[in-house]
Amino acid sequence: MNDLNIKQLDLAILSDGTAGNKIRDVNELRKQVNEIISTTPVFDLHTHLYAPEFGDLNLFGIDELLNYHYLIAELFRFSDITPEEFWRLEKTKQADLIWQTLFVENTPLSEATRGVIAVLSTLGLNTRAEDLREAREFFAAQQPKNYLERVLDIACVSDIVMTNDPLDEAEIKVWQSGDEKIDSRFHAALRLDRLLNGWIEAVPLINKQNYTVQTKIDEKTINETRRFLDDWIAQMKPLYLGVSLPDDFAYTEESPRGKLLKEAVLPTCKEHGISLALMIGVRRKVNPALKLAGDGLGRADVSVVSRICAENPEVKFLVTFLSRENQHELCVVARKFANLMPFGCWWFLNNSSIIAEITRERFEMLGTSFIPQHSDARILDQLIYKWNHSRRAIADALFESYAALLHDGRRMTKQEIERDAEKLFSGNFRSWVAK
Ligand code: RAT
Ligand code: ZN
Repeated sequence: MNDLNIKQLDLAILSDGTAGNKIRDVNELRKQVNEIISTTPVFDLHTHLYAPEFGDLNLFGIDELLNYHYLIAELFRFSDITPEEFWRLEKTKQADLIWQTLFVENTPLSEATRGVIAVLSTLGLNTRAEDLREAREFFAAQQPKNYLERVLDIACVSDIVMTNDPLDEAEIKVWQSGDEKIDSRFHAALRLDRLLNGWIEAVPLINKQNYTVQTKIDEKTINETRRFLDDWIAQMKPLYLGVSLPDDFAYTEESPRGKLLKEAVLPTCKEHGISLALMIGVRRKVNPALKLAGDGLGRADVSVVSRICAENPEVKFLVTFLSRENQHELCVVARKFANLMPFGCWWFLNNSSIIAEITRERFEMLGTSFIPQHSDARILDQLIYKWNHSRRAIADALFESYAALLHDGRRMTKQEIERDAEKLFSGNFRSWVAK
């Protein structure tokens, strides 16, 4: 914005007529954008959070926050401890070590460490504490249900989409208990990673649920997999089916995944009118000793998305790529296919500078026809910082786009900014999944 000439802006304002409630100048524009972006409720379309009814799967509090795998990866850059020694420690000792190393002995500059600081500070806790005593006392005193309300309120999140694995024992118990109605703010997403990326291990687990599939994917196995998906769709009522995919994912491919995708998953999506989320670019277990913290990324081939969209016009795809280098191409493909919705700045891209960059690029190429962000929160409290950081970056990008529009001769109204913010934070997703 700094390089835009204020005189030119004044001229643009004059040529846009005088009527009504249009925003007068860039200062007011900045103020309005900040206010609206920070108070528009979010429909968080991809998280690893669970509704209260899932009991122990719900994670919150300082020990969970510090044991986040993004921070575990950072610990090994600053400490001499080996992964093997680290995994042998109890969770509280692991958290103590992470706090001491990343927050006491070093400055918490990274996005993930800054996030913990933002959470502590928002909750009125000491961000320079020498140990975790005060924070542990605070979280131990929270009533989970009240605390959930408080976090959703602070983060201004209205709806949360979980990541639900139909092969996970703990989850299956909750879904099948049917005792309690799941909190209506939490929605399911049926995750297909184990089914598509680990078919050999998935087979006995699916069969355990009274289906008859086998490692060789024949017609019966396809039919049974479809029955399995149909039943879980009926049970979970997911807003979409989703899968994370490696950077070398191809469409089509000669593999169990290729066959299952083409013959079971895509026809299921078509029949149920349900979207498929493709999260492309992850390289799992680059350093297996780090467990969940050991995954990396690779640049993928975006043309797979063109092909899958072109060949399956009746299926809608939510798509995100993990590599920064794939983002521009994704925008180009989205301009060609109305059945493609780009979403989020995923995982290693969920950093302020990169969100700002990707969001600017998307405004330039797609207007407001995309979903700028999801939190990917694994621990409830993370909603506070992840949305705060993202809102700031999105507000910057939106303000710059409006300022450029002003420069070109059109002023925004407050109502128009509200309309755009609503689309970006919830409306585009709601209409995509017809919710
Ligand atoms: O961002 C993360 O926490 C990753 O570990 C993954 O869970 C990723 O978001 C995914 O959904 O596969
Ligand atoms: Zn995720």
